[in-house]
Amino acid sequence: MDLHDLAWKAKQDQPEGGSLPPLDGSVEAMRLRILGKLIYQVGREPRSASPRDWFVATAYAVRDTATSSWFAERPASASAGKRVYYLSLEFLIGRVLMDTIGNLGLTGQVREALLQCGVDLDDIVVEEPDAALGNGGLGRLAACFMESMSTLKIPAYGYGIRYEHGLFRQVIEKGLQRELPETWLAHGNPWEFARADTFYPVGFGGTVVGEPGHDPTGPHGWVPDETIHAFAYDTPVVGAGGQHTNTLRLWAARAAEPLQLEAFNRGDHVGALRDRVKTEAISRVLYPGDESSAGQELRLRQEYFFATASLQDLLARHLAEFGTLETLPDRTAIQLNDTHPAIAIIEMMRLLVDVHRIEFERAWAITNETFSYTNHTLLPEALETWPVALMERLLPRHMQLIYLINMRHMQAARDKGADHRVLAELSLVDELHGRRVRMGHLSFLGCHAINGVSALHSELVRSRLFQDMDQLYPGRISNKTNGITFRRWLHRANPGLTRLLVETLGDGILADPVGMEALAPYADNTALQTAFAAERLACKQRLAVIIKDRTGVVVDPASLFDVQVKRIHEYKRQLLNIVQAVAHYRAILADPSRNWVPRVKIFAGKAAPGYVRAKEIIRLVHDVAQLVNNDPVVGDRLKIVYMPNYNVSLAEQIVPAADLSEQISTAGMEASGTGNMKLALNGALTIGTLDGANIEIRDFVGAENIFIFGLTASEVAAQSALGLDSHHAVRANPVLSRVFEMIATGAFSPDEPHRYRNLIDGTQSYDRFMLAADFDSYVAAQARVDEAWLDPSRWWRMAMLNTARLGWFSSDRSIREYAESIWRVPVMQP
Ligand code: 26Q
Repeated sequence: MDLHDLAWKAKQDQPEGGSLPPLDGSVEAMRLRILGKLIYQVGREPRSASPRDWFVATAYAVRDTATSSWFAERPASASAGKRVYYLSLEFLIGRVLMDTIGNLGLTGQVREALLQCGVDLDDIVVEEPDAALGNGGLGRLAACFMESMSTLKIPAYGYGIRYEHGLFRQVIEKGLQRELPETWLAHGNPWEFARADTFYPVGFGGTVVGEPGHDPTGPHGWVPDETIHAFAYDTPVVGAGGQHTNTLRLWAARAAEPLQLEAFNRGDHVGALRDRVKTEAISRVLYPGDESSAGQELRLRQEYFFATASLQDLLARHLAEFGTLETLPDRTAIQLNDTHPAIAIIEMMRLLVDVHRIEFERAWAITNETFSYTNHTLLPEALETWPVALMERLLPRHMQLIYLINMRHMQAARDKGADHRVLAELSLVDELHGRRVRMGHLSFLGCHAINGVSALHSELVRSRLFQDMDQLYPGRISNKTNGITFRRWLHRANPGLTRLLVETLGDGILADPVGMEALAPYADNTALQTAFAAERLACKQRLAVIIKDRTGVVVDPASLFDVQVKRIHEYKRQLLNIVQAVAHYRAILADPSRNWVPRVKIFAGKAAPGYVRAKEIIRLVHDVAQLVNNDPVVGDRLKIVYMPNYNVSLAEQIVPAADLSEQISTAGMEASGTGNMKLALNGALTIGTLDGANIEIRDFVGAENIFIFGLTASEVAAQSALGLDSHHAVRANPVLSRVFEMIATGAFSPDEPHRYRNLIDGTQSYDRFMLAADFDSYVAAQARVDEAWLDPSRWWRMAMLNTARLGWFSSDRSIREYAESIWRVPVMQP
């Protein structure tokens, strides 16, 4: 039996309530099923089938099994308790095959069945395109949460958009990022079910009609001047153990009329099709900007499109089951993944008041008790606001409801003695920046629970972002520190290490990761250290091959692999990392014969297409790499690698091979981070600031097992208040000045000496990200890293203690916390 199938086997042997069909354990049955799919659904003979054909056939065969547990769960959950709806514009899923067969306990069986057909499972896994329906952390969190909700048997739906094109494919040409469209659906999607009979109308624009002499809070009609349809596509999400399967329901836009028949009959083929193309553009492409709000009309259309479809769907389900919407909050919890779906709050009011004729105040109470909101960012440029004029044009009834809700809210504030300044802070409409609706405020007001995603972040959400709102409506804010699914990020991504852990600690750790604490007493055990280091080396050897393939750079797997993989953003400070690399390069040149720790600095990540400085940073990394990697004096002491097109699948290769995890954001700016958890779980040591979940990681692993440096969040705030010009600080720092000067004068871009002038000048005159302030402390922390590496028994002890103490960061734990204190749904204990 395959390792992945082991932990959950015991559970499968005793299905709860006896309601589940037994999983068919026979390899022969699986082999016949795959062959059947290959021949009759893919339409290929085994002898002419390509690896992709085999992948598709296998996916269909596996989906059959997932579907049985899907149906099995329904009657039980239909009556019991509450359903959770997770609304997210992003689900960054990655590949699905190994996750699904792992959770179904079928990995061994599928592998063997394929082997008998002369096919290696590992060869077909890579044929699956990543489902990249997300930008980064927020979207990946949604994917981890979906898996955990299924694992914990919480009846849940994920709602999102079925983007035809997910996050762009990144290619790098001479250091420049170019974006190519991602076509994940080009060969179909074997996991989804198109629900041709499940669709809802979505209106835009038009006019609002009230009854004469009407009460403004009473029901109104809305006559949109444009109506399209949202069609449902369902993907089963199988929980670990295969006993419970939830649904990810993604909406696709289709023109309501098959064609504009009139135009078509007039002979205007092109015009008729043009409108259709415009309509269907809504679900065409994922917006690629993380941590920035472009405020474009198409984005607002996407947000409303998926919000109304999801609400119409869940209200219909509730009505069918319970006959009244009065009980909605007892049976339904709706979680908003950031403010992106926040228009759903207003849409719920419209549906309750205008369509279902529920009295305004009662509708507001139902809405508030049903909704909750997770904040993922404090950065001002990422906070969503929409121009009032745009809202009025696109969603006229919603804008009216926002005014009504705001009036009520302003009155409550005045009753509590709020003055003009506070009223302006509290208002749903920002009057200072050209009249815009603040979606964060709307979310706060419309939700009974608001949470941040790490202890520090939640505290800052309370004290900085929503200070006045918190005083007016106290007790709503809580913390739910993020987590990651260990099934994907340890068991599947690092089977070698997992096997070692299971051999040492027993298979109980697969279902109960806190049990990995039992590894701590072994941290000094030489044999285990050696085995742990050997697993790491094997992963590094595999990664070295990938690096060679994709970048041409040859790296020595015995070097320290120093990894910074995440979206490229100034606050994440890839610039600090490369600037330190240049300082390090200079130090090597100055004293080549010293006992330098050989390092490979690995970068990966995408820049938002319009983010000029992020793209300059990517180019700088390439330019520095070009010089350093070809400097014969340096040799293997320092190599710099930029891996193109970072995605979930590449992360699964890099994470287990990392020795050092760079988590170096300016304190107070990274809400949580989840890559930090993935890397530390796999035994990488963290070099990081006291930001986001790094703080909690330090608390768990112990301050002696992590390299912390830099200003704290409150020091950053204090320093920012004094001014952001760092010319003086740079001048006072000979190492940093020299590095800046080299970069700014073309040492790494001799063909274009001023290429980085702006980047470097800008950083000094407006050092919002505290690069100069944190530089020395970062360099010193890197020296402590080298020192630890030179003492292998110390290094591997630290690494093992990281793995041992990371169990709390499981997304199962996060989801249990949401379930208990926000959603109030029962969770079965593992
Ligand atoms: C908003 C408006 C218009 C277009 C795009 C956007 C947009 C899209 C994505 C804004 C923000 C995002 C993504 C944010 C994000 O990924 N935040 C990260 O969330 C993680 C999960 O909580 C945290 O761990 C990270 O710290 C946080 O940066």
